Amino acid sequence: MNTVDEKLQSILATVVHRNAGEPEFHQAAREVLESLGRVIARNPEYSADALIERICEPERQIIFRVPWIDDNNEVQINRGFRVQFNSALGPYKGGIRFHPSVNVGIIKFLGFEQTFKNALTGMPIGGGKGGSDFDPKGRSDREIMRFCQSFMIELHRHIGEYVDVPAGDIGVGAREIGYMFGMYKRLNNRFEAGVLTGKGLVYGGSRARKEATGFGTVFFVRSMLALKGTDFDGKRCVVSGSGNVAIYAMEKVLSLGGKVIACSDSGGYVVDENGIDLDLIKQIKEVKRGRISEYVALKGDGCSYVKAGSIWDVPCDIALPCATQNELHGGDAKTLIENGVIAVAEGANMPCTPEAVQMFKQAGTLFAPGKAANAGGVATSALEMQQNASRDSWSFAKTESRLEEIMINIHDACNETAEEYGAPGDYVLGANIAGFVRVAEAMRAMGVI
Ligand code: NDP
Ligand code: 2IT
Repeated sequence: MNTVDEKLQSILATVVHRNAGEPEFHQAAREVLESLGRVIARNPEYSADALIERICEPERQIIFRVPWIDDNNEVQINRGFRVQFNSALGPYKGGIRFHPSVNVGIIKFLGFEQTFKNALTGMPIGGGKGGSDFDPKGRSDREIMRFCQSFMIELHRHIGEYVDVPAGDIGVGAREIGYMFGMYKRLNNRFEAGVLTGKGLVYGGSRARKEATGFGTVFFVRSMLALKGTDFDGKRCVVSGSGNVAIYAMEKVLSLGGKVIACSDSGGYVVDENGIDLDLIKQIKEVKRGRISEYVALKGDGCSYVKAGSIWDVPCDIALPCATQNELHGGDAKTLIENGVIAVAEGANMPCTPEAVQMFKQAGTLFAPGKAANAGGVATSALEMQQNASRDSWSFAKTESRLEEIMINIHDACNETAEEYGAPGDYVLGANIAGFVRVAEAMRAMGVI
């Protein structure tokens, strides 16, 4: 171990100590710090003035009570979070997650990842993340509305178009953003379109934002495949999840000639060798807000639902984990590799465990880390902010073509950075270094703050 790595080890030890009991944040920090040895050896100024220690410490962490009244007139209490991680490149920017697993460590890992992801987009946005341990499953529309309103009654004082701009994530889509925007508008008595992204089209949303994360992930994979002289045509794809990211990843795979064989939700997965019927998935998930298990009864012969087990047992050429963190383990990576997977891209944030990532690397599988592969969502959020600031509304084609261009740029930046630092093909290293350098340059320019 050289001295630079020793220094990073001690920074990591401090992160682990200071954020005890937050394994997801430790995991995300470790992965980035593992990549930084080479960049610090070449540019020692990046480790001066405790720059890396500062990058690992959120600028602000807000935790608050969210009381609300359910349909039975019972008072419920949830916990709300907003971690404002880094504002060197612009206002804090990142989604809000509603899921019972949410805690401060998960929000911190997401905010940390977001900082580098947002830097990779090249847009003027810092990194943040928020959420609540509220479980939207089984809740009525009115309960969702009351929860969102109570959440915003506290959050509103911490956000703003030049301060912090939240968006959606797991459990938060256009419906929830609408309820939160309405309450923000009422509390502040101003129509501040740029305070939230992922809004409905009629009141300042951007075309292609809904599709952006999934489309962007597939654009990234297309660039990786092109470098190897191949494409999506006829490829078998497996996509985990069946939420916002998964649905639009599937849509773009299909439009590029690929075949989607399986998708899932937290209850299990469906396999359809004739190709997943995406209209049916949209009907079940976007309209009915139902379960993936309903697919088989509605579709008929030729498909099956697997309640237990792993979707990664389904043989495929391309695997797109689009559900949640640490959903693809070492054992799954082994199976995928044995089944001949060519490329894996993280539509979700940190869905592959470190062991799985290592195995893909060793096997020579093309591997796209989340902070690069799923950056199309936040990039299009930044395009939404741009449209709001200029009081404009772009066509779908224009917005999608900007997204496409941004994803190609991110791919090329990761690839070229990996080469420059002596690790060709290592998109993890490339993404971490390219994102870090942008944030570090801005922080250096601003002095010790
Ligand atoms: P959605 O809420 O729309 O969908 C989430 C999907 O993942 C659902 O199918 C859900 O199943 C499944 N899922 C969630 N948690 C778990 C769990 N603990 N175990 C198994 N399955 C689970 O969220 P998104 O599609 O927006 O987000 C998916 C991932 O993509 C997340 O990691 C998010 O951070 C990331 N991401 C999202 C972006 C966006 O623009 N929305 C941008 C970049 C990244 P079920 O319904 O059964 O819970
Ligand atoms: O993880 C993510 O990048 C998001 N959930 C989207 C964030 C955003 O601000 O659009």
